[in-house]
Amino acid sequence: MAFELPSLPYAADALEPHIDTRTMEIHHGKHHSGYTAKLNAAIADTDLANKGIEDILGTLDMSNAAVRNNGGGYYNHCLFWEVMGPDAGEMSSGLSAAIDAAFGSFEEFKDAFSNAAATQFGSGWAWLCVHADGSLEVCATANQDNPLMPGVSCEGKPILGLDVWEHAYYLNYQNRRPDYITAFFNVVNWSEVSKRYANR
Ligand code: MN3
Repeated sequence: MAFELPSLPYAADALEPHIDTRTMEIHHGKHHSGYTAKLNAAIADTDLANKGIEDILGTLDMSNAAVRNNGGGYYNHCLFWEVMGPDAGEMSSGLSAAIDAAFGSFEEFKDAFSNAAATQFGSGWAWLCVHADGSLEVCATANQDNPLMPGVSCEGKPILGLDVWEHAYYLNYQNRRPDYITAFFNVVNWSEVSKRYANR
């Protein structure tokens, strides 16, 4: 069963001015679409073809570059679109308490996450991950790796992710990755992140 490119859960211009329409259109319609097609080609006629994406990534042979790069790219962008939105929603008390416990305060969490995103050298992602016991961790991964994959530096299930590949921000922000990171916090959908925290 082939994976399908999901529709954006909002209009391409819904995150303006923080993330511009053209970037959203190319990022979703070209980049995410490309990862999806290449993932399908990589798993066709293999024993991965009937597995779910979390299962594929969680048991991945990391030397399988095609599935690592494109399966990661498929999953990471599916999460990315969903944890953003034109409405910030509301953070659950459970997630809020877990953030305070792990980082001290929301502002300190924001600093830790922003720092992980800013200091990821080259292409990659910053993540907020939840462990089975509900505790939280911030980390970053290179390229299209993510915390579901075996042996990746951080563990747990990602509930918030930020794409820091240049294709995610270059049209609007050029080399100003820190400005893009600051802008991202204006479009996080905390209801969705809270739901993912609860469904860990
Ligand atoms: Mn991307």
